[in-house]
Amino acid sequence: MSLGEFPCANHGTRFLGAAALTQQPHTPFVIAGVPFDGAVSNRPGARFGPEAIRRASLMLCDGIHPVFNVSPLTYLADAGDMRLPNASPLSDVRAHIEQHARTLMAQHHAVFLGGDHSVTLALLKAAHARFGNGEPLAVVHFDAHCDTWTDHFSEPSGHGTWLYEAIEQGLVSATHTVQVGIRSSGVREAREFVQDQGGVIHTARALRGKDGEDLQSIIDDIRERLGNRPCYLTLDIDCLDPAFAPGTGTPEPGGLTSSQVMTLLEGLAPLNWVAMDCVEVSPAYDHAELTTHAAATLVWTYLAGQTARHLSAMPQQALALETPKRLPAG
Ligand SMILES: [Mn+2]
Repeated sequence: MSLGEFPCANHGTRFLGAAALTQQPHTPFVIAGVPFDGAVSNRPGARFGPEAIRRASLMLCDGIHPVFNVSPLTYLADAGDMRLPNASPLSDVRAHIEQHARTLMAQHHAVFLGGDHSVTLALLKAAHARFGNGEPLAVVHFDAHCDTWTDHFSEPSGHGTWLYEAIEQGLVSATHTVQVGIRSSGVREAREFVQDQGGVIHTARALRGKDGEDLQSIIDDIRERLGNRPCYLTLDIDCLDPAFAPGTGTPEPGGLTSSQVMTLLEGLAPLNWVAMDCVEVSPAYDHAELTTHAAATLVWTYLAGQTARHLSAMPQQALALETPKRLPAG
């Protein structure tokens, strides 16, 4: 058997029912699954996240987005899940993820479905190499957890250390890092690391009761701070309250609502995004597919915003050639 060819890796579901990348290799956007959950601190299962998010996304197949007025479908292909080792050291797993990501990012704007959050360090390495121009990237990080712990329960690295490592390695600019939804327990040095380094933390506590126009000043501040710097979006589904996303490994009560995260993603669409991941969806703990539908909708929101940005940057002649096909209703 080839590396990573586990039976569960061979499902054929594609995000939004998009074409396989092998069939449409030149689409501007690509989805890829990163089915690895070997670095969690609590409940495992996120290796099954990509398949479940894709299945939930099929409801959006007629998905003209109401804000951006586009469907990402025509501009999107699905590369399937990365074939990864799962009994090797984390550094080896990450090397495989990085190599896959580099290949995809060379030709596409890529969106990755996790997997636990440890995969983000490898994805950031690939994004930094492709889009950084020698400068650290900006990052917007939705999460209940700061992920700036300096170690993983005395192991060097895990799903809660990637941001500390990325800043230390110069992949990410701390002053261009914005965290949203943070609320878990932890030592102050970890919880406030990003702020101590010059970045911004919008805790879930500070966002209580704010939505719609009450979030506009925060959106404006983030856009002003990050400017046109190449920016990576990482969305840990546990940023949402467990009421909206119970299917995750380390749920934290008192979180964001789906509506708050959608408002922020819609308002931040004009940033210079280069890639996104959505991680920590663990379907075994889900109820009524709440978590997978939330994840699919948030990824779709990002893709719709970036598809609109892509189309607005294209010459009118090319646009006529790329007019989306009308999709069947239902
Ligand atoms: Mn988290």
